[in-house]
Amino acid sequence: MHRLFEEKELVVATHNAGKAKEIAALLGPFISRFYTANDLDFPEPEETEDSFVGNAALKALSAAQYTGKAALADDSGFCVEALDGAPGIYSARWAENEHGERDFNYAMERVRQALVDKGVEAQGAKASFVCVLSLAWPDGHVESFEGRVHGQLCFPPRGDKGFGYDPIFVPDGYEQSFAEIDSQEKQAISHRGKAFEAMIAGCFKALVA
Ligand code: ITT
Repeated sequence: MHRLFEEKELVVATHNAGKAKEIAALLGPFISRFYTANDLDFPEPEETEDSFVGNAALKALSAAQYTGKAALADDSGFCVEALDGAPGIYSARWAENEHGERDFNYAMERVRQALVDKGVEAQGAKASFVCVLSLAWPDGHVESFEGRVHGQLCFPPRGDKGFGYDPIFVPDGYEQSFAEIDSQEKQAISHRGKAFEAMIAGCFKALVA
């Protein structure tokens, strides 16, 4: 039995603008007042756990404790089957170039090169996106929900919508990459969209009914 979300306000505990935009669109119907890292200057904790759920809970709890408000965090990543699930929880870190800046063209090329190094054909290799959403209350209670979408890699990267690894991921049943699909359609099938569906069913049911 999940704890129902009955708070008036929610902090969206992400410093990633692409995620914040998608989360705001998904939360719109359920939350009248939400805050982001731009509104409340909460620190970004170091992601020290070795799982998506561990890091999502850590980020949500840290924001809830810091702000005194309920907080929602997302830990997500891109998993390539032939790379044993890498970059996985290190998806953001794989994008750090030699200047310490995030560069996803560099990250996508790293994925391709890692496959070449293993002697695996990059085009069409199986991959998935995973998202764990954790909802934390200031009293330390946490609820977590996972979503995953399967697909395959495409090179060169295609499309300019979305963010992160979207240009090299073609979801199963589609010909376009995630960066070529409209944001609403991406939400309907994505890892984040699925995790949201589970969270709404588990914690926001009372609001939906
Ligand atoms: P926060 O921790 O502040 O939320 P972050 O970018 O550091 O932001 P993560 O540690 O969860 O977030 O890293 C996940 C990375 O996986 C993220 O930076 C993206 O590059 C990638 N990713 C997650 N969801 C994605 C999506 O829908 N499309 C493309 N890439 C995605």
